[in-house]
Amino acid sequence: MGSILRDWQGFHQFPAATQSKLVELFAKLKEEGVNKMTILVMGKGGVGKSSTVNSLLGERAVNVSSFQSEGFRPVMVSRDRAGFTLNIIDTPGLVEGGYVNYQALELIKRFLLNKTITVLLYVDRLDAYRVDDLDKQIISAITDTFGKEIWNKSLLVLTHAQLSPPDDLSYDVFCARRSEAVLKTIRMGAQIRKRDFEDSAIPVGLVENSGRCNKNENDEKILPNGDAWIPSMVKEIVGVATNGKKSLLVDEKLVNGSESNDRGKIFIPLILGVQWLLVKWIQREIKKDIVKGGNQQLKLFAIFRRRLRVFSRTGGGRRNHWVGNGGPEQGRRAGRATGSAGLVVGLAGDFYNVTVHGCCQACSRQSAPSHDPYNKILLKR
Ligand SMILES: Nc1nc2c(ncn2[C@@H]2O[C@H](COP(=O)(O)OP(=O)(O)OP(=O)(O)O)[C@@H](O)[C@H]2O)c(=O)[nH]1
Ligand SMILES: [Mg+2]
Repeated sequence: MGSILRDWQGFHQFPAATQSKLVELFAKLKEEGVNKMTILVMGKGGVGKSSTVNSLLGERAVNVSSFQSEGFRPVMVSRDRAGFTLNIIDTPGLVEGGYVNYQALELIKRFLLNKTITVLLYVDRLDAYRVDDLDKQIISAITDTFGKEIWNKSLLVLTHAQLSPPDDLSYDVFCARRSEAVLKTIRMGAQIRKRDFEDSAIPVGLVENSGRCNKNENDEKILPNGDAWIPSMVKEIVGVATNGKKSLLVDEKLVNGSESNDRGKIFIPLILGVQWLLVKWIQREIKKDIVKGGNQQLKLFAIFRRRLRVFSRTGGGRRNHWVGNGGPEQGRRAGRATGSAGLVVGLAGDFYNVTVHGCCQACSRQSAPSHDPYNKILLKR
């Protein structure tokens, strides 16, 4: 699962202007005591994740596929330059057949065990005109897997950035609108409050991986706005790495007991407490009724209490127990209501029809009057 640390050959493939800008940026990182960066690259399938990894390394380190990718596992590429280590983790697309690929996310999470993520590159395309619910679902899935904090260390990367905007929009306006739409989706999918999100704004980096990308006089790849995108992108990455927020350590706890599951657990004592109070209240009400109702109801109460104890012990699951009264008709009504919680005890008709539903399959089919399951009790008044 690990990767071999190699000398960064691709660095020397960059034009001299790009190299000197990168050297400056890495020096800044060293000043801040950062000698190693681990960049995680995630996003939908086919948006240009692997191509971006190769562009940033200046070499063909991972496979790029024009059609459905066959790489289903994350891959880490490690490069060393003058004592600085750069790890980039390329991952499979997070969408499979129009759905979020939770299996891929699980694989990524396990692959990352004991690794510290310095920066997340969340990749999408610039030349897309809509965000939809699936985008939101992907962000939610990433947030559920790694926690909201991952967005503090993230950078939105928009590929296919060499484009002519539609209509009369300028390039900068188009980029701003598309970035805004994706960032809004991230905020909503991650359920981050608007103010918190604005306080720690996610930067945006534009990328053009195509070999047909325009170049400037220094032979650097440039965008339609004239920006040499590789050094700009690395600058944004360095900015996120040194933004003062904690890097994400993917430890055992995160991998085996997801944070989201832990979050729900704190409500268990509260739910048990409310359940206990409810049972106590029901018992008190029944006792009151018995004092009014006399001996027959005492029998009814004794039976109900036995059932109630079973209910309490099982902690009430999806199947709830019902006590219906008032003869066959109301008993049937109670039967139909199986699946909701409730209690009806009282006097009506010739029989007490006490029906504790939901204990067996047959009980949930209470339509036939002839049906008399073991937990339906008829008491002659
Ligand atoms: N024009 C253009 N094409 C790109 C760009 N980035 C990627 N492509 C092309 O898009 C296709 C998919 O690119 P990949 O880098 O394999 O995309 P991916 O996100 O890694 O795909 P999966 O691994 O399948 O999820 C390839 O044909 C790339 O050449 C870009 O910025 N501009
Ligand atoms: Mg890929």
